[in-house]
Amino acid sequence: MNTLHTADMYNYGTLLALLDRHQNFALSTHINPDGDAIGSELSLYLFLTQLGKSVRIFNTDAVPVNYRFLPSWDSIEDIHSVGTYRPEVLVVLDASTLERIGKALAATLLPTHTLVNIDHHATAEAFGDINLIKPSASSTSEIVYTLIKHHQTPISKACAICLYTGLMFDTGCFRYSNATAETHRIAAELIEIGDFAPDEVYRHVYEHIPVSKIRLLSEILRTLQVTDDGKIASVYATQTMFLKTGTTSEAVEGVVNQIQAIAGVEVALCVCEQLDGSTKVSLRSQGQVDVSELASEFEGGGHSRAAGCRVVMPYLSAITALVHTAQRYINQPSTRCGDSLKD
Ligand SMILES: [Mn+2]
Repeated sequence: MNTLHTADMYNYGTLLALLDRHQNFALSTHINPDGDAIGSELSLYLFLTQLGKSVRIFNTDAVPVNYRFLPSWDSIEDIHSVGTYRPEVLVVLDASTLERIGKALAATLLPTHTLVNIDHHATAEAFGDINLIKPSASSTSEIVYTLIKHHQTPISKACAICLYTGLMFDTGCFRYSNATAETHRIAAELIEIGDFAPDEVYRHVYEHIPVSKIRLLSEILRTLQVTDDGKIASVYATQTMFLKTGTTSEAVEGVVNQIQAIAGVEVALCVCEQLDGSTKVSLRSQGQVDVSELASEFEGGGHSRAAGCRVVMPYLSAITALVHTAQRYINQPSTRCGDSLKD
């Protein structure tokens, strides 16, 4: 069983009482949804449906093709389906701010009663009426798992595979330091309940790469630069590359993790030119530098080992500015960061 702090128990209890009290729910998650975003909202959807609640999921962006094996993925609707629907309770999952679900959707989905925020980002804002924020959790899916456990409702097969997918994705397939003994125990339990083959889940999520994305990857890897001390590595992706390979900036997702895997690299950067000329930056740290702190200097945020920001400057200037700042962090390391989480 989980060891829970009193504050956690209070929050789980408060949230469960609220879920019991209401009938109509809407769920949502961040733009460009990933495995934890989709996994956590589908598992909560399945749990609430099991309780006889009326639940709808609205996302700004479509479900990525590689998650279209998950049970009930096709029940996820977009902003155009909201119409006059006003949920009593809106539950936002895995989004560190309300705007992360998309500004238009956030404005459209105002709940009539309560806004709930379930998240594990270290930089999460307590924007909900009820906030269940646990930076120590590997993923939002792990928080949903614990919530369901508190309700003492059996986890369904369908729910188990969604929760597992979230856990797997946010721990980088159980490679990152947020994959604790507890995370592994939960994963094992979910595999037993769901009666699925973990290798098949892996293949669905990671081995459906379009050839256009591999072509883009080869373009991006050609831009690799490593500082003289070997500690900072950067790559960039441009709009020209997207045109040439028939991809979009979505295809850049995950590239930064490969750069981080270079021997000796402390900080990895992947910089992506946006259509409006601004630049999106993804940062990874091996542990010496807290990249969420670094990103916050550029009005970004995230976790100590995985963070990001968006800057209003051309991509080459962005690389120069960020590498320069990263160098300063490496030269003056503060306290070594503990957690490491993905989005
Ligand atoms: Mn997450």
